[in-house]
Amino acid sequence: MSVQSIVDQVSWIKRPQGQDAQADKSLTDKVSAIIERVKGEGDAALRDFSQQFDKVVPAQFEVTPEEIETALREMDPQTRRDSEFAIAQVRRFAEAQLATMQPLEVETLPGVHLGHRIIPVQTVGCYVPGGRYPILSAPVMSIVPATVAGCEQIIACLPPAAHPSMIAVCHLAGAHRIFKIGGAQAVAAMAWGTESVPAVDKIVGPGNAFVNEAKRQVFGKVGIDALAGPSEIFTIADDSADARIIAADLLAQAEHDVHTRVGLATTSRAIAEGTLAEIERQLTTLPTAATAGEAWRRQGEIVVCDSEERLIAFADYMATEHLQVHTRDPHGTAAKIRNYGSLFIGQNASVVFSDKCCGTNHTLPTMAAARYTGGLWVGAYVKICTHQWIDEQGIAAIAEPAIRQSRTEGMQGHRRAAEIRLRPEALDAITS
Ligand code: HSO
Ligand code: ZN
Repeated sequence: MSVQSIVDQVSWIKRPQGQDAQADKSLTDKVSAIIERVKGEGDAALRDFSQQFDKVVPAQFEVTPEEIETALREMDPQTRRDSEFAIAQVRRFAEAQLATMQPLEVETLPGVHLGHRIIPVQTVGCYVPGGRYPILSAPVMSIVPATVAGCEQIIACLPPAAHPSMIAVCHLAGAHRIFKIGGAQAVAAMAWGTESVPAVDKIVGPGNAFVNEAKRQVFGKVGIDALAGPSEIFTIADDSADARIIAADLLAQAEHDVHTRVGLATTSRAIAEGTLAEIERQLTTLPTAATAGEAWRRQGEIVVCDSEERLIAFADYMATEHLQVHTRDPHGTAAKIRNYGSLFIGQNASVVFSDKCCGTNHTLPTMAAARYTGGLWVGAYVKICTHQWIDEQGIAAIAEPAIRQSRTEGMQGHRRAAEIRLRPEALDAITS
């Protein structure tokens, strides 16, 4: 089904109010100026930017053992236990996922031995966002899989104004060093290193537009996980669904930010209209309605599709970060869908559980990146690196084609390198 026909074949009950204002074009320049200064001036630039953006310059950027002690001591005990629970669940799932990644040794031709090893990225920098809420599960999602992967050095950066409990969770999750540095300057520091901050091999974790743009610009110098946009949730539903539950889940994510994108696609007009009404009703009692309501008015959408097939085509076209499936046979429906960041099968599987503590990672592809990638996971912290070894028999099988190919391409050095394996006397000819 073509994209146009997918969009044409649904009827809109509520359409998004048009696109967000054009991205700030000067963002690219502002961020590259920050990166250049951090790269050239190190900590001195970090102090300037901290003053400029955070209105505070920490006495030292690295969180001291005493500060960690204090943060742990002052953390509400139940909050700590809940974070430890989330850490344990994320660890458990990451360990199970890592166990599916196996080293490989295979003989593909007689004497041709190929393989791969799974090697942890040595040094990882986890950016922990500040933002509207102190999201305690955020450091869990970027740090715990790094510990499971076996990364040697895991550092975390978070804005100086972050709640001390966020520092405590970075520590509990397994960060080896924690820095009070936020924004694009934190990304620059982790990419290039400063007097205080070690340069890392890969930077992971979501952040605001500055952080995102900085990650984009340092990619290449370091690896990055993905570029994260505002959160998204879509539910697909048939007439067996409950509009009250759909509305509650959409509003839950809508409270993140006015840019959050939330929507419903359904085969039932009654569920569509019910959800529309229910969202207005629930907004009247939701304490975060100012944000959630605005997100809903701006980006909220409800579409009616006349078959399950079209519902699925629409979901694949949206390729949304979170996709909830509220149909009579949710497993059957889920099995047919291709594009999603994470899939929430059946009415019990609310996005909020993944957001907080069920164990799947909540850092997921947005802006339709789910067409080509899944979310953050333990596999993002390891490299699958190949190797080969070739014995006499193997040479007999592969040298001739390699020699011919090299000759055809005019690559005489390559031809020689292959030939001296096949005919050791050729070595004398080229060395005499
Ligand atoms: N939905 C967010 C993650 C989150 N929400 C954490 C609440 N806590 C991005 O997937
Ligand atoms: Zn959320």
